[in-house]
Amino acid sequence: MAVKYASVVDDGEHYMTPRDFVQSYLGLHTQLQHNPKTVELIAGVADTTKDGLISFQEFLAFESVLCAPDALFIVAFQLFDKTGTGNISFENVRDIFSQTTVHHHIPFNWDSAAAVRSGRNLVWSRGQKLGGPRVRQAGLQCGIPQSTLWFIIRD
Ligand SMILES: [Ca+2]
Repeated sequence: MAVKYASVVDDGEHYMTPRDFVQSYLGLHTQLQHNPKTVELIAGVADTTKDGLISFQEFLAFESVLCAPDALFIVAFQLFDKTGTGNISFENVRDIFSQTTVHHHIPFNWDSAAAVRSGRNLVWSRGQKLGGPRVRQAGLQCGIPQSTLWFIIRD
């Protein structure tokens, strides 16, 4: 039960912090040298209100997402939708990819980029925003590799 992992209680409601959710519940990034930003990034997938805490309702919604046939795309979308607006902006993509180890080894000049290639085929233009259903449709059509998601999560 999620309550077992929830370290915050406010007004009788139990909440999981990013560490509760990612490290205690999922068992990811538990090493001493873990990157706190990565933990927060992953927790943001379940924290749809983006208030830094995962409520029981958000936890249940996350679990039901995992049962959906297109769970991968929903999780990927929620990972990029850092502000919970239901859209992914150029800035969201830049912020996520800028946190990856690969980006630190091979810096990418975002200011000079007219377009950003995400995955193999999805091209993102500055100012363009994609909603959830369109991202899923584009992902299915273009076959965005699962490794793209793992590339981000494992960083
Ligand atoms: Ca929340």
